[in-house]
Amino acid sequence: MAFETAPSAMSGGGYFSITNNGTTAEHLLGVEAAFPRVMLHTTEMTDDIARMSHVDALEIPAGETVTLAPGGLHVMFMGLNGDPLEAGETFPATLIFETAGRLDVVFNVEARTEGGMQMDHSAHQMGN
Ligand SMILES: [Cu+2]
Repeated sequence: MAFETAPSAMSGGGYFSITNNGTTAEHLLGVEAAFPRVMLHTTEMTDDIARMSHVDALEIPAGETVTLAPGGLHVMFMGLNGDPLEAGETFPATLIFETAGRLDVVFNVEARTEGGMQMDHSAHQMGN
């Protein structure tokens, strides 16, 4: 799923869980979607400031589940300029795995809830 974004937001976060039922480690190499830029990010807290950094590949150990969630790992959909994600919308994306190949998925855009840990992606700046 992804959270709705404000009309002015330049990017939005996407979250999901991946379970590796295989006997060898799998790697998520990237995500494709109809946005100018899609990246895998992780979030690290340093002195109460959340910093996001790019992740080249996400390892899913054999038999384990990796969860992307607010405040941690996420997919960043960038370049939303003028076309915000609205609650209730869905959009297709493709997860690209090292071994399993391409997996088509659908993200559901959900309303942001009060409370809980939220990350303000609107201030997120990435260089090229
Ligand atoms: Cu991010």
